[in-house]
Formats: sequence, structure tokens, C-alpha cells
Amino acid sequence: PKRNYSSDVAKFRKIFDQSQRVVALTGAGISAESGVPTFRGDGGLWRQHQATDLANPEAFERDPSLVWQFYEYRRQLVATKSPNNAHLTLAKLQKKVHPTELVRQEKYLYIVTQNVDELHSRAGSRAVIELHGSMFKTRCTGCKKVKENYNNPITPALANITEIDEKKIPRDQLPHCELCNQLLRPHVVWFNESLNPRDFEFVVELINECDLLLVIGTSSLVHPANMFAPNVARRGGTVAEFNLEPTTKLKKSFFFPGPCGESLPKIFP
Ligand code: BJW
Ligand code: ZN
Repeated sequence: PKRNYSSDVAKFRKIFDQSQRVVALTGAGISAESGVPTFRGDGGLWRQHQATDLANPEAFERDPSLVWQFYEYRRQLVATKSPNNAHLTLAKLQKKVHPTELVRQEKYLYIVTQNVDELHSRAGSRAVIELHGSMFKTRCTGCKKVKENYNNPITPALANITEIDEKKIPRDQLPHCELCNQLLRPHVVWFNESLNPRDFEFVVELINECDLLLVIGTSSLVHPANMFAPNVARRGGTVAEFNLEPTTKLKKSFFFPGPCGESLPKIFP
């Protein structure tokens, strides 16, 4: 197939420097080099389950013990991992573009992430929008209250979750709300659930006005985040993808192959 993208670093740097409004859309691939498994492909299997089969409301309804074990396993794993050079490069770049905490200044670099691992904020990034929520927040299934939670383990029955043996944890030993005593769930967005409408509207505005979109480490399979690149390209904006393989076929775009923990620091030393 005909390549319709460029990998010319100098040309891309020039466009980046001339851009006022830049958005970086990130996915699981940006955390891969930190040792956090991706959702699909090699990393996508947990125990005998496909990650995509666990990240939905029906799975939680059917077997909250299993779904909590999946999330607690990942929470505990991420707690032992650190941001990598891709997260750090973006954080450094943000500080150059806008040295202060920003709310949409003249020149900006927003990070819109699909990841729930909080590695962008741990890398020192400000202006991060977590489109799919965070594993370090809970939401009550009763009163809907959202709370930060960095407890490790989140509750005694969920200590030492391993990749191998599945425990059957009685419902009353899963995390419960301090206010109304109903079951808590991870504050993440599962399939067929809506994104936070305020965050989503804000991101749509950013996507509609940005000059340049960086698409980093996402398979571009999941709606609505996979609509952002086509939208920017349709308006004549520039899209630059950083991935092991291209996931978008757009006019006038850039593609930088390889692990983004290597390509990003090379382009933005
Ligand atoms: C590297 C790398 C390295 C590796 N360097 N790169 C039929 C058709 C179309 C759509 C639908 C449909 N049926 C249902 C839908 C909608 C559905 C959807 O999109 N489904 C498709 C999958 C078919 N979407 C939804 O339901 C969404 N809700 C919605 O649309 O509601 C309507 C609405 C819209 C807007 C406003 C209001 C309402 C919700 C989607 C929620 C997704 N949730 C999850 C789980 C989050 C919690 C958790 O993490 O547990 O989000 S699913 C999972 O996929 C997770 C991820 O954020 C998301 C995206 O995955 P990502 O990040 O792209 O990871 P991978 O693993 O897929 O890819 C990794 C990439 O990295 C690969 O490309 C590698 O090559 C690359 N890579 N190493 C650079 N070192
Ligand atoms: Zn409650």
C-alpha cells in the first residue's frame, strides 16, 4: 500500500514549533515500556481472561469478585512501576510550552489519555485529561460518590492478588462505601458506558481547535477517542503518530515507528 505519511523529523519539528495548540492523545502503548501490559495484543490476557471481557459492566454485574481482582492486580502492579521516557518527555515539553499550570492559554500542550494508570501525572504532567478515568479512584454503585484511593491493598481480602490463582471473594469483603455501605467499583469507563460529559465536551473543543495532534501508543480501535485523529485531519490539521505500527491512514500525517519511549526523546531532546 502507498505510504501517505512522512517520517521526516526536521519537517515535523518545524510544524511542532509553529503550532500553538497541541494535543497528545495517549493509549496503553505509552506505558508498555514501564512494564504495564497493553490492553490488546501480547499484553491483553489476564489469567485465562481477555482484558476486554473484564472491562465491561456486565462482567462486574456477573462477577464483581473477578473484576475487582483484575483491577486490584493492575493497581498493585502499577504501584511498583514508574513513568518512562515517553511520559517524561511529554511532561518536560509541557513545561516548555506553558511553564505554569494552564487553562487553555494561547499556546498549549494538553494530554488526553485513555490510560487509567496515572503515569502522566506521576511524570509531572499538568493538563492531563483522563478520558477513561483512573484505577486509583472508586465510585459507589449506590450513592455514586467518587473518591481517590491509593490504599494497597484496597481492602484486606484483595491482598496479594496474583496472575495465577483466582479466589472467590465474598461480596461483603469487596470494597464498600463508607457513606452508604454499597459496593464500590473502579472509577473507570467500561465498554458501552459514557465518558464524563464535561471532560468529553472539553476534549471535543480541544480537538476542534488544535493545530497538531500527537497520537501515541493507541490501537485506535476504541470509540470515541479513535475519532479525534480523523477529525483533526479532516479540518486540515496535522496528525503525528508514534507507535510500533501505523493505526491511522490519514492524509498529510507523520508516522514515527518504534517504541515511543525511544522515538519521543529523540524528536524532543
Ligand atoms: C506501542 C508500544 C510502544 C505497544 N510504543 N506504541 C461497534 C463499532 C464501533 C464502536 C462500538 C461498537 N460497539 C460498541 C462501540 C463503542 C465502544 C467501542 O469503541 N468499541 C469498539 C472496541 C468496538 N466504545 C464505548 O463503549 C465507549 N463509550 C462510548 O462510546 O459511549 C458513547 C459516548 C461517547 C462520547 C461521550 C459520551 C458517550 C467507552 C469505551 C471505554 C473503553 N474502556 C477501556 C477500559 C478502561 C479501564 C481499564 O483500563 O481497565 O479503555 S477498554 C480499553 O481500550 C481501555 C483503553 O483505554 C482502550 C484503548 O486501548 P488502547 O489504549 O488503544 O490500547 P491497546 O492495547 O488497544 O493498544 C496499544 C497500542 O500501543 C497498540 O497499537 C500497540 O502497537 C502500541 N504499542 N507498545 C508505542 N512501546
Ligand atoms: Zn455510597
